[in-house]
Amino acid sequence: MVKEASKIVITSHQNSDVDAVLSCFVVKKLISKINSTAIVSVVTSGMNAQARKVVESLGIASEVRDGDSIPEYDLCLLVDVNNPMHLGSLRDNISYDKPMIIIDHHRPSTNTPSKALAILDENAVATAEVLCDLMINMDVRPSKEEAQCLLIGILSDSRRLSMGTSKTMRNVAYLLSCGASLSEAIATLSIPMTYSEKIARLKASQRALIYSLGQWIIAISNVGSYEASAARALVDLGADLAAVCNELNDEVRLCARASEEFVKKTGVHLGEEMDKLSALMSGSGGGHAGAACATIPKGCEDIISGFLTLMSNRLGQPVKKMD
Ligand SMILES: [Mn+2]
Repeated sequence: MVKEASKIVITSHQNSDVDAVLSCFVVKKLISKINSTAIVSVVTSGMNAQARKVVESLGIASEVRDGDSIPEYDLCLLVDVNNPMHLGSLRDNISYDKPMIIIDHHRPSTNTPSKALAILDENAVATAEVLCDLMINMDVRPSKEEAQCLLIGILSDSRRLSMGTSKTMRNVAYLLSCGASLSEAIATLSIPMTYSEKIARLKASQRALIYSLGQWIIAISNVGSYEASAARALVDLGADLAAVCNELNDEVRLCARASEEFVKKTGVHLGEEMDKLSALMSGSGGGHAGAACATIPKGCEDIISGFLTLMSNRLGQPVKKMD
Protein backbone atom coordinates (compact mmCIF):
# COMPACT_ATOMS: atom_id res chain seq x y z
CA MET A 1 0.00 0.00 0.00
CA VAL A 2 2.80 2.39 0.90
CA LYS A 3 4.72 1.60 -2.30
CA GLU A 4 1.66 2.37 -4.43
CA ALA A 5 0.81 5.70 -2.80
CA SER A 6 2.17 9.07 -3.88
CA LYS A 7 0.53 11.36 -1.28
CA ILE A 8 0.39 9.95 2.22
CA VAL A 9 -1.15 11.49 5.34
CA ILE A 10 -0.43 10.34 8.88
CA THR A 11 -2.73 11.48 11.68
CA SER A 12 -3.60 10.70 15.29
CA HIS A 13 -6.13 11.44 18.02
CA GLN A 14 -6.86 15.01 19.08
CA ASN A 15 -4.82 16.37 21.97
CA SER A 16 -2.09 14.02 20.77
CA ASP A 17 0.17 12.73 23.50
CA VAL A 18 3.87 11.89 23.40
CA ASP A 19 3.36 8.30 22.19
CA ALA A 20 0.99 9.46 19.43
CA VAL A 21 3.20 12.22 18.08
CA LEU A 22 6.50 10.34 18.24
CA SER A 23 4.89 7.27 16.66
CA CYS A 24 3.58 9.44 13.80
CA PHE A 25 7.10 10.76 13.31
CA VAL A 26 8.65 7.27 13.20
CA VAL A 27 5.93 6.05 10.81
CA LYS A 28 6.87 8.94 8.53
CA LYS A 29 10.52 7.91 8.65
CA LEU A 30 9.63 4.28 8.02
CA ILE A 31 7.49 5.20 5.01
CA SER A 32 10.34 7.21 3.51
CA LYS A 33 12.49 4.06 3.63
CA ILE A 34 9.83 2.09 1.75
CA ASN A 35 8.77 4.78 -0.73
CA SER A 36 11.25 7.62 -0.98
CA THR A 37 9.29 9.60 -3.58
CA ALA A 38 5.96 9.82 -1.75
CA ILE A 39 4.97 13.14 -0.20
CA VAL A 40 4.29 12.36 3.45
CA SER A 41 2.71 14.73 5.95
CA VAL A 42 1.89 14.34 9.63
CA VAL A 43 -1.11 16.38 10.75
CA THR A 44 -3.04 16.11 14.01
CA SER A 45 -5.71 18.37 15.40
CA GLY A 46 -3.44 19.61 18.17
CA MET A 47 -0.93 18.04 20.53
CA ASN A 48 -0.82 18.33 24.30
CA ALA A 49 1.69 20.51 26.17
CA GLN A 50 4.07 17.70 27.03
CA ALA A 51 4.11 16.38 23.46
CA ARG A 52 4.84 19.87 22.16
CA LYS A 53 7.72 20.26 24.59
CA VAL A 54 9.11 16.84 23.68
CA VAL A 55 9.07 17.45 19.90
CA GLU A 56 10.71 20.82 20.43
CA SER A 57 13.46 19.36 22.59
CA LEU A 58 14.05 16.57 20.04
CA GLY A 59 14.21 19.16 17.25
CA ILE A 60 11.44 17.52 15.20
CA ALA A 61 8.68 20.12 15.70
CA SER A 62 8.73 21.03 11.99
CA GLU A 63 7.97 17.41 11.02
CA VAL A 64 4.63 17.19 12.80
CA ARG A 65 2.05 19.91 12.59
CA ASP A 66 -1.25 20.88 14.12
CA GLY A 67 -4.01 21.61 11.63
CA ASP A 68 -7.75 21.72 11.00
CA SER A 69 -7.50 20.21 7.55
CA ILE A 70 -5.73 17.35 5.83
CA PRO A 71 -4.01 17.80 2.46
CA GLU A 72 -5.17 15.71 -0.49
CA TYR A 73 -3.98 12.13 -0.15
CA ASP A 74 -4.27 8.64 -1.57
CA LEU A 75 -3.25 6.73 1.58
CA CYS A 76 -4.05 7.63 5.19
CA LEU A 77 -2.51 6.17 8.34
CA LEU A 78 -4.24 6.42 11.70
CA VAL A 79 -1.56 6.13 14.38
CA ASP A 80 -2.34 5.61 18.11
CA VAL A 81 -6.05 5.81 17.27
CA ASN A 82 -8.53 3.49 15.59
CA ASN A 83 -11.76 5.41 16.08
CA PRO A 84 -12.17 8.29 13.60
CA MET A 85 -14.44 10.02 16.17
CA HIS A 86 -11.24 10.75 18.12
CA LEU A 87 -9.62 12.68 15.28
CA GLY A 88 -11.13 15.99 16.38
CA SER A 89 -11.69 18.53 13.64
CA LEU A 90 -9.89 16.29 11.12
CA ARG A 91 -12.63 13.67 11.35
CA ASP A 92 -14.56 15.01 8.35
CA ASN A 93 -11.41 15.24 6.21
CA ILE A 94 -10.95 11.48 6.15
CA SER A 95 -12.37 9.51 3.27
CA TYR A 96 -13.36 5.94 4.09
CA ASP A 97 -13.25 4.96 0.43
CA LYS A 98 -9.51 5.53 0.20
CA PRO A 99 -6.86 3.09 1.46
CA MET A 100 -6.28 3.30 5.20
CA ILE A 101 -3.78 1.70 7.60
CA ILE A 102 -4.28 1.69 11.38
CA ILE A 103 -1.28 1.27 13.72
CA ASP A 104 -2.53 1.28 17.30
CA HIS A 105 -2.69 -0.29 20.74
CA HIS A 106 -6.19 0.78 21.82
CA ARG A 107 -9.18 -1.52 21.92
CA PRO A 108 -11.00 -1.51 18.55
CA SER A 109 -14.34 0.27 18.65
CA THR A 110 -17.51 -0.16 16.62
CA ASN A 111 -16.37 2.91 14.67
CA THR A 112 -13.07 1.32 13.61
CA PRO A 113 -13.15 1.38 9.79
CA SER A 114 -13.59 -2.28 8.81
CA LYS A 115 -11.91 -1.92 5.42
CA ALA A 116 -8.69 -0.54 6.90
CA LEU A 117 -5.56 -2.64 7.26
CA ALA A 118 -5.21 -2.76 11.04
CA ILE A 119 -1.88 -3.39 12.75
CA LEU A 120 -3.30 -3.38 16.21
CA ASP A 121 -1.97 -4.92 19.42
CA GLU A 122 -4.01 -4.28 22.52
CA ASN A 123 -1.33 -5.90 24.67
CA ALA A 124 1.31 -3.38 23.66
CA VAL A 125 1.83 -0.61 26.24
CA ALA A 126 2.31 1.99 23.52
CA THR A 127 1.91 2.44 19.79
CA ALA A 128 5.67 2.91 19.85
CA GLU A 129 5.90 -0.72 20.96
CA VAL A 130 3.66 -1.86 18.06
CA LEU A 131 5.99 0.05 15.74
CA CYS A 132 9.06 -1.52 17.30
CA ASP A 133 7.55 -4.98 16.67
CA LEU A 134 6.64 -3.96 13.13
CA MET A 135 10.15 -2.76 12.34
CA ILE A 136 11.68 -5.94 13.79
CA ASN A 137 9.31 -8.03 11.64
CA MET A 138 10.16 -5.97 8.55
CA ASP A 139 13.86 -6.33 9.32
CA VAL A 140 14.27 -2.55 9.36
CA ARG A 141 16.68 -1.45 12.08
CA PRO A 142 15.63 1.86 13.65
CA SER A 143 18.16 4.68 13.42
CA LYS A 144 19.41 6.10 16.70
CA GLU A 145 16.88 8.95 16.44
CA GLU A 146 13.98 6.59 15.66
CA ALA A 147 14.99 4.28 18.50
CA GLN A 148 15.06 7.25 20.88
CA CYS A 149 11.56 8.34 19.79
CA LEU A 150 10.18 4.82 20.23
CA LEU A 151 11.79 4.50 23.67
CA ILE A 152 10.30 7.82 24.80
CA GLY A 153 6.87 6.72 23.49
CA ILE A 154 7.07 3.45 25.42
CA LEU A 155 8.26 5.15 28.64
CA SER A 156 5.54 7.78 28.37
CA ASP A 157 2.57 5.44 27.87
CA SER A 158 3.82 2.84 30.38
CA ARG A 159 4.35 5.49 33.10
CA ARG A 160 8.07 4.83 32.87
CA LEU A 161 7.72 1.07 32.67
CA SER A 162 5.40 0.69 35.64
CA MET A 163 3.52 -1.62 33.29
CA GLY A 164 4.43 -3.83 30.38
CA THR A 165 5.22 -7.38 29.35
CA SER A 166 8.45 -9.31 28.85
CA LYS A 167 8.17 -8.28 25.19
CA THR A 168 8.04 -4.61 26.24
CA MET A 169 11.30 -5.08 28.13
CA ARG A 170 12.90 -6.92 25.20
CA ASN A 171 11.83 -4.06 22.94
CA VAL A 172 13.35 -1.54 25.34
CA ALA A 173 16.61 -3.52 25.39
CA TYR A 174 16.55 -3.71 21.58
CA LEU A 175 16.01 0.06 21.26
CA LEU A 176 18.93 0.68 23.63
CA SER A 177 21.09 -1.58 21.44
CA CYS A 178 20.08 0.63 18.49
CA GLY A 179 21.55 3.67 20.26
CA ALA A 180 18.62 4.96 22.35
CA SER A 181 19.49 6.39 25.77
CA LEU A 182 17.33 5.67 28.80
CA SER A 183 18.64 8.61 30.83
CA GLU A 184 18.12 11.05 27.97
CA ALA A 185 14.62 9.69 27.39
CA ILE A 186 13.70 10.23 31.05
CA ALA A 187 15.19 13.73 30.92
CA THR A 188 13.20 14.57 27.78
CA LEU A 189 10.00 13.51 29.52
CA SER A 190 10.61 15.61 32.65
CA ILE A 191 9.17 19.09 32.43
CA PRO A 192 11.89 21.44 33.69
CA MET A 193 11.20 23.45 36.83
CA THR A 194 11.20 27.22 36.71
CA TYR A 195 13.91 29.11 38.57
CA SER A 196 11.50 30.23 41.32
CA GLU A 197 10.17 26.71 41.82
CA LYS A 198 13.71 25.40 42.31
CA ILE A 199 14.39 28.17 44.86
CA ALA A 200 11.10 27.49 46.68
CA ARG A 201 11.90 23.80 46.99
CA LEU A 202 15.44 24.43 48.23
CA LYS A 203 14.32 27.10 50.73
CA ALA A 204 11.59 24.78 52.02
CA SER A 205 14.18 22.12 52.77
CA GLN A 206 16.58 24.66 54.33
CA ARG A 207 13.84 25.94 56.68
CA ALA A 208 12.22 22.60 57.45
CA LEU A 209 11.41 21.62 61.04
CA ILE A 210 11.35 17.90 61.65
CA TYR A 211 8.88 16.08 63.89
CA SER A 212 8.30 12.45 64.72
CA LEU A 213 4.89 10.87 65.00
CA GLY A 214 5.42 7.26 66.10
CA GLN A 215 7.49 5.68 63.32
CA TRP A 216 6.73 8.52 60.89
CA ILE A 217 8.77 11.61 60.08
CA ILE A 218 6.95 14.88 59.43
CA ALA A 219 8.61 17.88 57.79
CA ILE A 220 7.05 21.34 58.18
CA SER A 221 8.17 24.40 56.29
CA ASN A 222 7.13 27.69 54.69
CA VAL A 223 7.72 29.37 51.35
CA GLY A 224 6.46 32.40 49.42
CA SER A 225 5.29 30.35 46.42
CA TYR A 226 5.14 26.78 45.09
CA GLU A 227 4.05 25.35 48.46
CA ALA A 228 2.65 22.19 46.85
CA SER A 229 5.83 21.48 44.92
CA ALA A 230 7.89 22.23 48.05
CA ALA A 231 5.87 19.73 50.09
CA ARG A 232 6.42 17.13 47.37
CA ALA A 233 10.15 17.90 47.47
CA LEU A 234 10.27 17.25 51.24
CA VAL A 235 8.57 13.88 50.76
CA ASP A 236 11.03 13.09 47.96
CA LEU A 237 13.85 13.91 50.42
CA GLY A 238 12.57 11.32 52.87
CA ALA A 239 9.73 12.78 54.94
CA ASP A 240 6.70 10.52 55.29
CA LEU A 241 4.47 13.54 55.59
CA ALA A 242 5.21 17.15 54.70
CA ALA A 243 3.19 20.33 55.11
CA VAL A 244 4.34 23.67 53.71
CA CYS A 245 2.56 26.96 54.27
CA ASN A 246 2.54 30.15 52.28
CA GLU A 247 1.34 33.38 53.94
CA LEU A 248 -0.67 35.31 51.41
CA ASN A 249 -2.32 38.67 52.19
CA ASP A 250 -4.94 37.79 54.82
CA GLU A 251 -4.86 34.04 54.58
CA VAL A 252 -2.51 31.09 54.45
CA ARG A 253 -2.35 28.27 51.98
CA LEU A 254 -1.16 25.04 53.50
CA CYS A 255 -0.25 22.13 51.25
CA ALA A 256 0.47 18.65 52.49
CA ARG A 257 1.95 15.65 50.75
CA ALA A 258 2.45 12.12 52.06
CA SER A 259 4.44 9.12 50.90
CA GLU A 260 2.56 6.17 49.42
CA GLU A 261 3.67 4.05 52.37
CA PHE A 262 2.26 6.55 54.88
CA VAL A 263 -1.11 6.64 53.12
CA LYS A 264 -1.25 2.87 52.79
CA LYS A 265 -0.23 1.95 56.34
CA THR A 266 -2.05 4.71 58.28
CA GLY A 267 -5.14 4.95 56.13
CA VAL A 268 -4.94 8.75 56.52
CA HIS A 269 -6.68 10.67 53.75
CA LEU A 270 -5.06 14.11 53.59
CA GLY A 271 -8.01 15.53 51.64
CA GLU A 272 -10.35 14.63 54.50
CA GLU A 273 -7.90 15.97 57.09
CA MET A 274 -7.53 19.27 55.23
CA ASP A 275 -11.30 19.46 55.01
CA LYS A 276 -11.54 18.93 58.80
CA LEU A 277 -8.81 21.47 59.52
CA SER A 278 -10.52 24.03 57.30
CA ALA A 279 -13.86 23.43 58.99
CA LEU A 280 -12.24 24.05 62.39
CA MET A 281 -10.55 27.24 61.21
CA SER A 282 -13.20 28.69 58.85
CA GLY A 283 -11.23 28.05 55.68
CA SER A 284 -11.67 25.71 52.76
CA GLY A 285 -9.67 22.68 51.77
CA GLY A 286 -9.56 19.19 50.37
CA GLY A 287 -7.78 16.94 47.92
CA HIS A 288 -6.56 13.40 47.50
CA ALA A 289 -5.31 10.84 50.02
CA GLY A 290 -1.66 11.73 49.50
CA ALA A 291 -1.94 15.32 48.29
CA ALA A 292 -4.17 18.06 49.66
CA CYS A 293 -4.27 21.79 50.40
CA ALA A 294 -6.26 24.24 52.49
CA THR A 295 -6.71 28.00 52.42
CA ILE A 296 -7.34 29.40 55.87
CA PRO A 297 -7.70 33.00 57.15
CA LYS A 298 -5.23 32.60 60.06
CA GLY A 299 -1.46 32.74 60.61
CA CYS A 300 0.99 30.00 59.66
CA GLU A 301 1.82 29.04 63.24
CA ASP A 302 -1.82 28.44 64.26
CA ILE A 303 -2.52 26.44 61.16
CA ILE A 304 0.58 24.27 61.46
CA SER A 305 -0.12 23.54 65.12
CA GLY A 306 -3.74 22.73 64.19
CA PHE A 307 -2.50 20.38 61.49
CA LEU A 308 -0.05 18.59 63.80
CA THR A 309 -2.72 18.19 66.51
CA LEU A 310 -5.09 16.72 63.97
CA MET A 311 -2.48 14.19 62.80
CA SER A 312 -1.54 13.32 66.37
CA ASN A 313 -5.19 12.66 67.26
CA ARG A 314 -5.78 10.73 64.07
CA LEU A 315 -2.87 8.32 64.72
CA GLY A 316 -3.27 8.33 68.52
CA GLN A 317 0.38 9.21 69.11
CA PRO A 318 2.18 12.36 70.27
CA VAL A 319 4.03 14.62 67.85
CA LYS A 320 7.59 15.28 69.04
CA LYS A 321 9.89 17.94 67.68
CA MET A 322 13.31 16.61 66.68
CA ASP A 323 16.52 18.63 67.06
MN1 LIG B 1 -0.56 5.46 23.00
